[in-house]
Amino acid sequence: MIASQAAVRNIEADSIKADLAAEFDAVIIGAGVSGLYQLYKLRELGLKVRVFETGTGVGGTWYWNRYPGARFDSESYSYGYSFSQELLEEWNWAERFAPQPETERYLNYVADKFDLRRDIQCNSRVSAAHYQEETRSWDVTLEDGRRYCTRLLITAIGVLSAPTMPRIAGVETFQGQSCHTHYWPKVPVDFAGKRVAVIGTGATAVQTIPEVAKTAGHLTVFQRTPNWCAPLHNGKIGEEEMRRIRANYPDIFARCLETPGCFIHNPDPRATSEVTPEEREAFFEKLYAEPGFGIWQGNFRDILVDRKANALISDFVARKIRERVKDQAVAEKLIPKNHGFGTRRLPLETRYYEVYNQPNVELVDINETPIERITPTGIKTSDAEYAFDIIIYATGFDAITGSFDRIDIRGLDGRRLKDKWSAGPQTHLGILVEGFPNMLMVMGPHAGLGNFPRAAEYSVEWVTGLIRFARDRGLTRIEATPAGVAQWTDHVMALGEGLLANEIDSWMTGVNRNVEGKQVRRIMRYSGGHPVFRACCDAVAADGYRDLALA
Ligand code: NA7
Repeated sequence: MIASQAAVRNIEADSIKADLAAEFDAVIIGAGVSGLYQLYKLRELGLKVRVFETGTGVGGTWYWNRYPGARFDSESYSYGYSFSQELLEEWNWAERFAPQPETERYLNYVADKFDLRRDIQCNSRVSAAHYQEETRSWDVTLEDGRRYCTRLLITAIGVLSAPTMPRIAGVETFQGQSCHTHYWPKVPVDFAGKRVAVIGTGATAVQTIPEVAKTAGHLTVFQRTPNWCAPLHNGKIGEEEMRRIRANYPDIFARCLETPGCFIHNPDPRATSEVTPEEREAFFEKLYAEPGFGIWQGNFRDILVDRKANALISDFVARKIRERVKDQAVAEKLIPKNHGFGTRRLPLETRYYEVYNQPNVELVDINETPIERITPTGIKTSDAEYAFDIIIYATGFDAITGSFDRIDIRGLDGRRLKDKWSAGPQTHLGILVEGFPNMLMVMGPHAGLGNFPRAAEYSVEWVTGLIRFARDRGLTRIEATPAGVAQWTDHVMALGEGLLANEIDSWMTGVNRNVEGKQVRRIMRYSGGHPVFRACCDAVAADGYRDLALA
């Protein structure tokens, strides 16, 4: 009896092994901006690749975040892929800052144009990935139990893709419609005449609030921390302008590669103290009147590192808020007091401040009157009970490492990535992790961030270069070394010193009060600027991938 049971188990084990035998050269998790391009590049190498995507379609961030008002804060023409001249010739951007439907269309167009879909498996959430040293491969499990085996595991899971609901009692008891902005339904939500609540005032809320306020019967915004915002100044792109953009693509992309954040905006070489107060004011006015992130990324070089300089731009924007909001008590609530301008990710807005002049919009400062609970009919604060038809949770993400934490990733000896990173991420170049051989992260923690596709294209190309190098030499095991990780982590930590943004709670410093263990600020991002990041990665590659353990 015992013997036959053992035999059955062996047969099962053998058949699992057979199923798992080197099914794929590479599994890519995520069919967003970086996953799509990674698939394209690995196909060029002739690899057998499978992309697993949770959504029913491609696009990642631009598939999920379909809330009203969702759009780029990067100039559209700086956001598209640069790798295909044909694609650049064919695609016309309709708006300076494309709305979500346009971007989702674009990414679907890319998937079709390059015939990517045949290797993309949608409706497939990866729940676990375990490294097997005997076969130098990864055993990947989907939420529905299906399992696959792959030599390489490539994470293309984004930076802001693990949404978080607020930890407020009674969320599940609400009887009306409610939704986190990330999981917005595909069918339009009708706000006409409805009583709507928005919780949160980050970049997402700042985009959605003016849209919802257009038709809502009454909109109540629950604000915990106001953010400094600046005007987006969106506009249509006509045929003539698109022709000019197309002719300028080489310059546009070259410029993006020169700037720290891969945006078209470069910091002004002057310090605030090097100009007269009149010149400074005129420069701030000019930036405030211009589209996009110029006021954040193209401002005087010291505003994000020098307290006095930062106070000057903060005062300027505070004055703008006071001018734009009629009720000065409301204006004061909207002006951040605990952090300076640009030290959190800058939300760009379209008539955000004017919304608070509308009779159907109300701002509730939940520091004064905390939310006690969500009730079946609405929201109860310490001061009042509000009735709502719809509650919108614009409460953000477990950023940067959150999407890794949600997959049971285990490396050598079953060690969990989540445990390894419990005190903060440790990587080599933001791409490799010691103890997790053959796992490569596209846009991982401690890698150069910024205008996403610009940074992602580089990451994908570097990862592809490493895979080509290993393949050409018959190497089947790629791992970071302790020395490489220590060196990179020290470098990233040192760069983070002196940056005002690293002294503030935000998703950029890994703080999310809705997630256990994420209350402590950490250096989560590479802040040496993308040109320096690329130089570091290029040097490693040029030196035969020094400091990596290849076998
Ligand atoms: P953010 O910028 O992290 O904003 C989340 C907002 O939700 C922020 O205002 C939070 O207040 C608020 N929040 C979170 N939890 C609560 C609770 N429990 N109660 C009240 N308010 C809460 O996320 P977004 O989605 O807006 O933007 C993320 C990025 O996506 C953005 O930067 C772009 O890069 C695209 P807090 O500030 O924590 O006090």
